[in-house]
Amino acid sequence: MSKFAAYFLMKNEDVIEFLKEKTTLFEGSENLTCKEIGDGNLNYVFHVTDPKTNRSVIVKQAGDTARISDEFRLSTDRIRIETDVLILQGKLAPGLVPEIYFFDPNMNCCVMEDLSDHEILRTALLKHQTFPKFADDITTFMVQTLLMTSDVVMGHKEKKELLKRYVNPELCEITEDLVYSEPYNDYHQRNELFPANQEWIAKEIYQDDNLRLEAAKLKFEFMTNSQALIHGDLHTGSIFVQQGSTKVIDPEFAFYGPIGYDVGNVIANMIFAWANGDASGNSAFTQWVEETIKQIIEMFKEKFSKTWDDHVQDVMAKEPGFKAWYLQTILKDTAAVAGLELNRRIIGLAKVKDITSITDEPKRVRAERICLSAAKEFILGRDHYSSGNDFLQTLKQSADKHSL
Ligand code: SR1
Ligand code: MG
Repeated sequence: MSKFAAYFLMKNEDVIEFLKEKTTLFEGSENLTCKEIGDGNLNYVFHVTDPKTNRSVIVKQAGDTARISDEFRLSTDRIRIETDVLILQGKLAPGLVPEIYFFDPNMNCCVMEDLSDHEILRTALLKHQTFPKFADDITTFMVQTLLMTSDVVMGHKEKKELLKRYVNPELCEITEDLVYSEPYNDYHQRNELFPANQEWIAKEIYQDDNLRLEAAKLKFEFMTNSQALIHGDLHTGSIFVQQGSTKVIDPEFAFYGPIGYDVGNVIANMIFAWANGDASGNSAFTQWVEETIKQIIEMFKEKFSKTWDDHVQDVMAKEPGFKAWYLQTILKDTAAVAGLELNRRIIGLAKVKDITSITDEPKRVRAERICLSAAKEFILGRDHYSSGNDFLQTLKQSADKHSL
């Protein structure tokens, strides 16, 4: 019987053997090399190369606990969801996700295109690199994968079939806890506050009953609004870039949820990049980020509206005024989620390097307070966001409040 008939966590040598036994990707190759390169919170990622031909692939395997902490016991089914969703997204948004070569349900792993010629967007942004095409690419990705899988466009029965296929309770629970609960009620006692901001966060966030109530309302919207097949974790660590090219990876948190969850995550993570650039005094970079934030909102609206006009199917969705109402609800959710993501990455356990790599204490204090003040405004004032400028104004006003 094959060694790979029953699941186990593979080591480098196993991955090489696995590829040779299960795929034809390296037929005739003899001395493959393999290195585990995963640095995410959940999975194991192997880079396999044939040094003779330079052909290379990525093998991604899901473990049954998270890498970040054994506390998170997770169904390995997430890799089936991730693989299926990448294939679907590749059809809806060609060229914007890696190609899938192979999936193995026993070993809970998939083999995909190696994107080593790209770089993780967060890593590039930490070096204050700019990507003029990013706003265009990410808005194409979002409109194509979100609007095109919604009830507005898709046949209702087909949509419900997808909804069933992508029920993702364990990964959703992580989001429900880490994004929607713990920053407001540390009921698992695993939040990590930067000591110099501890008192400020206690007063501004933990003791704000109104903010907690609004987070509670948003949590139940996230859990019940099955609007589109969302990526579910669209931060700058889930995006590869090179000049002129963007590839979205890691949709293991995908499920039918609110469209604004993806858009809000992109905006919040651009704000983290801005806060890092601001702490270094790099105004050319922060100006590019500001422009990009505006463009993301404006291009999303423009493409959404055009795609709607070209593809809307539902008879009632064609009612005059409905498109504008629907889009406005997405912008409201976008603002709220931008706020929730900003809060959870600073207060909760899953941090972002944009903030934690700021070594100067007063600068980190300021960066965190800018993000948290903006977050509060986004959440509490979520009804009032309709343009890219609105989002930017909140960031700028928060920055003005917290001078060094
Ligand atoms: C336990 S996982 C922590 C975070 O990492 C993932 O990328 C998601 O953002 C999740 O919330
Ligand atoms: Mg991920």
